[in-house]
Amino acid sequence: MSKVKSFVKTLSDKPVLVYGLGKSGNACVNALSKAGANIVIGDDEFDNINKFSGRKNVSALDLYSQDFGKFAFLLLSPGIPLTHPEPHDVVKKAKEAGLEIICDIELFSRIYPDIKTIGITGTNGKSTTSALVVHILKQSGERAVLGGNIGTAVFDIEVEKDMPEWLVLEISSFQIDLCPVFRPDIAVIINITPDHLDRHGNMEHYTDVKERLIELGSLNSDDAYAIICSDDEYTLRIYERAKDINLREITEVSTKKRLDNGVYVKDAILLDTTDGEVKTIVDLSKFPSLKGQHNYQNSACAYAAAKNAGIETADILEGFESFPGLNHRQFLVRTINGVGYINDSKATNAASAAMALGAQNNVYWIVGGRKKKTGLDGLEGFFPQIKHAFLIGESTEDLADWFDKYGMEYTRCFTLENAVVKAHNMAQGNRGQPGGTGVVLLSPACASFDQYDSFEHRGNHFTEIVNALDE
Ligand code: UMA
Ligand code: ADP
Repeated sequence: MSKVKSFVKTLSDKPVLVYGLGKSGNACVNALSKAGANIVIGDDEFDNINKFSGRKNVSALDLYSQDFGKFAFLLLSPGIPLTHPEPHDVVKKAKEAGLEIICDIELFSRIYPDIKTIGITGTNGKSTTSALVVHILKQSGERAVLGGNIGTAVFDIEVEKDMPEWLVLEISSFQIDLCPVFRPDIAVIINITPDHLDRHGNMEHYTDVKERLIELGSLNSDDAYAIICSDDEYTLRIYERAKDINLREITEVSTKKRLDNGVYVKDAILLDTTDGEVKTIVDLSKFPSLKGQHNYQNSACAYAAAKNAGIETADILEGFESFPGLNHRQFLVRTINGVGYINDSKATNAASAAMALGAQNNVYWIVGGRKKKTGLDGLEGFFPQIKHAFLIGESTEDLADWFDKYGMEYTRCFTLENAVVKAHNMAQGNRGQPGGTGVVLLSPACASFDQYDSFEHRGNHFTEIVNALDE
């Protein structure tokens, strides 16, 4: 019998309430209904509910007239507000009825407790680090799968036929908030900078939620590891607290300071002092898909996670070498007459855009979309590298005001087509200026949802436009 079926039997016919029918909700409904669970679905959009009409074991009810006490638990999508700006009505009703509220990752861990997990969180670098860790594990011959916030809902991963040994989970703060019991065997916190404040209220709450990942949960400390990169004030605070409590075996990571007992990067060299001596591991600058200071942070965290998973250093280094990189993250789409066209659509906040701006010179910067609460503040430090800004999306006027404040040159473009063509003409026309040939960089520092379905949709559109440009 499948593990999901065995789990469904323990529900004794109590219905499960699944609210939110996007990727994660759909995958849960599919897995649970196939295993015979009785499911009640809900979503703020009627169209999403209608997709399930006629599906066996699945019903849509007028939720607000229901007694929530009859449900086994509420499976909530991570995008639905749990606490801020205020709890969704369905959350309020569930709380009043004392109903447990969980996400797909918590449920998955209850159904498959034998799969070891590496949970990776952080404000930026989660996807790169998660993809790198799973790549290293697979290259080393381990049976490993990747899922979570990276875009593959955990119940969409095929595990029943060939049970993996490892699940590498990219995990967001929204998902951690919906995991009351699940804690990964190896927990990684890469960095914390202001983001998602609309959903967490303030930095304190955001940091508290991220910190929960390194709690012990049901594990005993011999099996539980935490990797904390203490480069910013929030992760440093988590590290200091974790060290005092001493629950998990902790590896401190840094790209900013030398560590007597940890993993750190100095001038691109990765060093490991966790075994009582200084071991020089490798020069990180030689790996083609892991260039830049931000990737040194990701690589150092990935090294520590893979080491705790029992992978030999030589295998980790082979993984670094063969890692292909991830599309939409400072991905070089094309070079025309020496000018690079870079897709960094995944940079949806100022901190991640800073990474791309800091890595380039003579930048023709395409920026904008749905503005984040944190705005572009802090990015003014990169103006010496920026030749011109091309503004897109609904944030255009706000961004124009911001650029005016600093006297920086910009053009209102509104659409990506317009911006790419204008940036291309200017970049090609200016070739030969001091400081290098230059790059046309899409690094929007804003969400995509004003004009696109997702950052991938926006990045793919950029790629299409760039590929159609004349030499
Ligand atoms: N919905 C409501 N009411 C609301 C909000 C949403 O009914 O108030 C419904 C929508 O109509 C829709 C569904 O909920 O039908 C969407 O749920 P969702 O937003 O949680 O999205 P999923 O498609 O289930 O995707 C989620 C993650 N999304 C979020 O956390 C917002 C995906 O991360 C993840 O890849 C996927 O599960 C699989 O695990 C995306 C993301 O943007 C990439 N993450 C944020 C980020 O990285 O910054 C945290
Ligand atoms: P996440 O999954 O956390 O959003 P990604 O690995 O997808 O992170 O990278 C998102 C963006 O952040 C990319 O544009 C990349 O240039 C930048 N970035 C990647 N790693 C880091 C890091 N460690 N610190 C800051 N920015 C980073």
